[in-house]
This record gives sequence, structure tokens and C-alpha cells, in this order.
Amino acid sequence: MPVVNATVAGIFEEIADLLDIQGANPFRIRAYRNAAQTIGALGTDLRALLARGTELTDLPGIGDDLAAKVREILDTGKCRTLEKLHRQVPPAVTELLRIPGLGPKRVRTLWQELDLHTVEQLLRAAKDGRIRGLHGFGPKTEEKILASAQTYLGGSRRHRLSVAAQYGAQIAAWLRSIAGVVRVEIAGSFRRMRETVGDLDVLVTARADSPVMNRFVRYEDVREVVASGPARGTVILTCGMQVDLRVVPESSFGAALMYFTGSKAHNVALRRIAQEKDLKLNEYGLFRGKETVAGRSEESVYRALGLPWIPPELREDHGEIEAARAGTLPRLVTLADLKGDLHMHSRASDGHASIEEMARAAREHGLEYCAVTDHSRRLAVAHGLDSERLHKQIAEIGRLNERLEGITILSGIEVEILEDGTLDLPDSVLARLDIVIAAVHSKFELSRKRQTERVLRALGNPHVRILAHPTGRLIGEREPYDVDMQRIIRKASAERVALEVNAHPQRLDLLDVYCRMAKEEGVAVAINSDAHGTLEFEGLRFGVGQARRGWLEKKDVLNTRCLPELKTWLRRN
Ligand code: DGT
Ligand code: CA
Ligand code: CA
Repeated sequence: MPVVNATVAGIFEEIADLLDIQGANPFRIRAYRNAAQTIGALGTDLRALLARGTELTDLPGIGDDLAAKVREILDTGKCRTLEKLHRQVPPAVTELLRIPGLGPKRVRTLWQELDLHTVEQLLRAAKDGRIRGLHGFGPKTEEKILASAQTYLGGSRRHRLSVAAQYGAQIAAWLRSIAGVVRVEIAGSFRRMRETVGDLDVLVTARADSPVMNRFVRYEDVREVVASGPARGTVILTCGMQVDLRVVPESSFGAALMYFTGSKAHNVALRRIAQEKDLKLNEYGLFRGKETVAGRSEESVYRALGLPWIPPELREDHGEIEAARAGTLPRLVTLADLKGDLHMHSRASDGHASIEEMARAAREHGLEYCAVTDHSRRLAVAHGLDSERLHKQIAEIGRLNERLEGITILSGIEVEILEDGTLDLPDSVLARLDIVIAAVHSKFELSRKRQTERVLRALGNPHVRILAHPTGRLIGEREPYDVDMQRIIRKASAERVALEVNAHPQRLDLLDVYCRMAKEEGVAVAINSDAHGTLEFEGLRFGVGQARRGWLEKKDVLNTRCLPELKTWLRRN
């Protein structure tokens, strides 16, 4: 049974939602949510971890009971606890929780009083005015629910890149195991490393006698077959993700890969170039009349159009074709260029591992230095550090650095930016650290003006060297807070502060467009994991993807510098 980490996390999340709707013990609910969070953030496949000898109970928040459930899910794809809950609460009801303004209590009322199970039913009830009379609701709430339900149903469901990567890797590996299959490549927005993916577009070349299409629609994780023909098929996986498969001839593979990688805008622009040369470009190849000019590889097609190969992350028709023509394409930063990671947590705040464990894990990922940046005191939920605990931590890091080889630990803090833009710790304390990262974790609802002023003031503090996750968005969960990014980037430039691309799978913040803006203003960008455990450094590759989409080169990324150069930069001017 094809089970990936996101499947397990999704089941635990659903159990927590159902328990929440039932009004179960909050500690029990929290246990499932924490486990879902831990597993969702793991960079390594659970099966691979088990194969390496890691015990599930070594994972933070996973005790014997949850470990047994993880095994059950990995073995069977199912969880009896969830099935039992499904007999008590209709499964679709959890979808109502996705509507802004509906918490578990209200969902319980809607389900029990009006027998609502789906968002469609909710919308109808709101239109009919059946909700306003319920206890705890009113005409205003009903109006809001109506609007939110409409937005929800109108919007297309997109998936986080890291989640799409898990399902994509699984399905690609499985396709490769089918007789006669030669190549498997995932194209589309996934290959362009967009932060969310609508559906997966898989390309395959295979021998004529390969049963690949036949097997594809019978993949165990398929919930529904939408279409299936000899050369193309579309299915929906159990998790709701759509997968398109195309089987293409080897001689067209490059042209097909280009076509299905997109973006549509990039394709349109390329077709225009082809037309200017009296050529015709489509997913089968590049043609002059009936003669094939190119098609086997992407390089051959670009070359015949008079262009160098363009990295997928740039293919948005945002100037890459002009740059390619002029020979000025950027040499994009790669994962291998990263020499360090400047944002991670230890057990001292809300991390799951000791400083030493984090440092060793960073070293295993080929890094030369890492900064431990636990939260500061005001972030009480994360057990933030006050001056005294921070001083002890600095001393501990000093001792570790004497002992550890092959990695240098920098002492740092992820300091809270308070509502007025001052910082949560005195300058005299910040001055003792190697690196200070400033972050907003509260008062997201401030007006644009006040939120911007708040961040600008923090950037003006002489100790601040990096602004963490500059927009605060959580993909699919929380919109960015309202700030004037242009002003923030200008200020960062003036103060020589770096902006972060936070690579945590839920964040990917800065977004690509702001990376590019930062580069244009000469602001350095730091690609950081924000790891809370030793298995979370894998996320860095998605951060690098976002930076590449923002046209960033090695020289634009702060943590590609070797340690002495970084230290010089940290001392500012
Ligand atoms: P997504 O799935 O919404 O995240 O975004 P994409 O870019 O993966 O889009 P998708 O799955 O609809 O189509 C995959 C690629 O196929 C797309 O990037 C470009 C190509 N494509 C699809 N429809 C058209 C079209 O009408 N014209 C052209 N030129 N290309 C298309
Ligand atoms: Ca797609
Ligand atoms: Ca598609």
C-alpha cells in the first residue's frame, strides 16, 4: 500500500478534527495534532527511517500508542481508530472546519441540529436562512458563512509542494517498476517548484508492449479514474490529488517535457518565437512543414529556437526568454551551494532535539556552520528564552564548539518583534550573540501602516541581521500579514539586513517575487530550514526552489558564504 508521511499526518489530523467535533479531551486531541505536525515536517520517509533502525518512539510526541498506529497505517493504509470515529461522526463533516469562522463547536451544532455534512449543504442552509436561528449563530454569522462557503467551493484545492513531492516520488517509483517503462518525469508546476501544486503531470516513455497505462489506473492509492486512454490518463488519489499521466514517444520526449512543464505563458512565448522562424512547436516536437527539427531533448528544442536551455523554475514568462536571448540568464543557486543554516531551534525553546544533536544533523547534511536561534521570552507557548537562559546557552555553545569537529555552531536568537517594533530582549544581551534574527509571531491583524512601521523599526535595531519569514503566511492556513514589502526591502537594503527564505514546508516565505525584488535592491537572502528537529533539514531544497524561482544566484544568498566571510558580513560594514 503506498503510504507516505503526508498520509499518516493527514489521518492523525483527521482524528484530531473528529475528536474536536465530538468535544473530546483536549490533551488527546493535542497529542494527535502534535504527532501530525511532527510527521508532516519530517524530511525523511517514515519507512526509510524504520529501515535505518530509528524507533518511532524516538520521534517527538510519539509514544507507544501512536507508534503502533503509525505502524498500522504504514502496513494497511488504514487506521481503526479513524474508522471507529467515522461510524460516530460522518467523515465529510471535518470539511466544514475548513470554512473560516467555523470551529469544532459550531460544526458540532450544524451537524447535530441541521444534519449538515458537506460544504454544499452548508451553503444551501445559509441561503435558506436556516442557520441564523441556531444557538451561538446569528444573521451576521450566517452571512459570513455564506460568503466563506462560496469562496471555498469556488477556489481550486491546491497542495503544498512538499506534500506533492511525497506523493509524486511514490508514484514515480512505482511507475518505474512497471515492465517496459523507460523514463518517468514529473513536469508541470511541480517541476517549476511552485509553492503549491494543483495537480501532478507525469510523463512516461515506454516500450510499445508496456502495460503502463493499464497499471496506472489500478494504482492502489487511486480513488477515482477520471479518464483513461492509450496515451493519457487522469486519476484522483485518495488524498484528493489529481495525477495526469501521458505516455509519449522517445523522439518527442523533450518537446513533451517542455510543453507539460509550462508554464502556459512560457509555452505561448516560445511558440511565437517558433512562428517567427517559420517553425511549429507543439508537444510532439518542433517542425518545419512535415520535417522534424527537434524534440528528443529539451536542449535540442531550445537550441533550434536560438536559445540556451532555461531552468524550469524560471519558465513563467517573467523575462527569462529575453534574458536567454541576451545570454544573461542567472546561474541559479543550488542546494549544494549552501554552506550553513542560520535558523533552527533546540529543545531549549520548542525544538525536539539538543543543540549537539541539531549540529550533528546539520553536519550530516554537508553544512559547515549552523546558528541555533531559539525563541525569545515573550513567545511563552514556545518556552522562549530570557536573558539568563540565553547566557547559559551561549556558554553551552562555546563548550560544544571546542568539542565538535566539522561544524561550527553560532549562537543566536529568533527574537520577538513586539507590537511597537522594539525587541523582546535588551540590546546589551543581543550584542553578545553571533546572530540575531527578528520575527513577528503576534498581532498579525495590525493595519498595513502600523505593521510596516513595526517591522521597519525592528530592522533599524543595529543587532538585527536577518528578518525571519517576512510575510508570516502559512500555506493554505494563514494569509500573509499586511505589510508594504517594498518599503521593508528598501529598509533592509539601507540597514544591510538579510531577508529569509524560510524553507519550512508550511511557510516558504519569502515568496519568489520578493526574492527577486530583494536581489534588485541588493538585499542578501538567507535560505534557512527553521528546523525544529534533526530530520527537518531536507526542507532546504524547497527553500532553494523558491530562491531559484526568484532568480537568485549563489552570490545573492548569504549562507552560501564560507564561515569567515559570513562572520565579516555579520559584523556589518
Ligand atoms: P497547476 O497544476 O495548477 O499547479 O499548474 P500547471 O502549470 O502544472 O498546469 P496544468 O497541470 O494545468 O498543465 C501542465 C502544463 O501543461 C502547463 O504548465 C502548461 C501545459 N498546458 C496546459 N494547458 C495548456 C494550454 O492550453 N496551452 C499551452 N500552451 N500549454 C498548456
Ligand atoms: Ca499541474
Ligand atoms: Ca494537469
